[in-house]
Amino acid sequence: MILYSNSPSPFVRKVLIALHETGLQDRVELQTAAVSPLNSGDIVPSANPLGKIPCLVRDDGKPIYDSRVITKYLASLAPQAKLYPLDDTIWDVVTLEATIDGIMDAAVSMAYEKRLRPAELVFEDWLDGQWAKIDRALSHIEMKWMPTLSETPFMGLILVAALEYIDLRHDDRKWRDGHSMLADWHAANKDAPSLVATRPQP
Ligand SMILES: N[C@@H](CCC(=O)N[C@@H](CS)C(=O)NCC(=O)O)C(=O)O
Repeated sequence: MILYSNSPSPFVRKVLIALHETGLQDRVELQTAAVSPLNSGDIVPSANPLGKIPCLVRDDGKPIYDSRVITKYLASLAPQAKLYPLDDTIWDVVTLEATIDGIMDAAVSMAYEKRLRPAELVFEDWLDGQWAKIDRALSHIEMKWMPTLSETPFMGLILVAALEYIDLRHDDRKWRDGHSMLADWHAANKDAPSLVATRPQP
């Protein structure tokens, strides 16, 4: 299988974590693809018309996306890894996953606003609005989802990936202030093997 990827993407890292947790790394060849909302490049759109990564081309040549579809596919190939629960708690877990993905989405779109938009056009109120979503979601996870993070380790790992992407791109927002439970979660879990193996190099 081929995974269109790029190192700093938190969504790609989420899939890489799933590959490590399932032991399927050797089945996948990584192909670096530079994409942005302004330029989808030549390769990715033929597999994902949205021009976004991660996108996984399976052994039969059929592509699948987005990250949460890919991670569920990997979970189906390696059920022993228990990435997702098999009982009714699945609905809570995928809602937590949607919350973590939403944090990544808001953080990525803020990064694009700062990096791609001409400096004189950067819309600060919009950046603040995106940050408010992240801040609320972090508080919500602290209030509601801490037990689920422990019970479903894959969720705990991808949350660390989201937090580290915020560190990488939006350090100035100081997410640890006011989110001490998640700061402790990050400190306690950041050395998990699949996180160490997938951490983007500076
Ligand atoms: N919902 C998608 C989001 C993927 C995404 O936004 N990827 C970014 C890289 S971090 C991308 O490909 N951006 C290119 C674009 O927006 O055109 C997923 O879960 O995979």
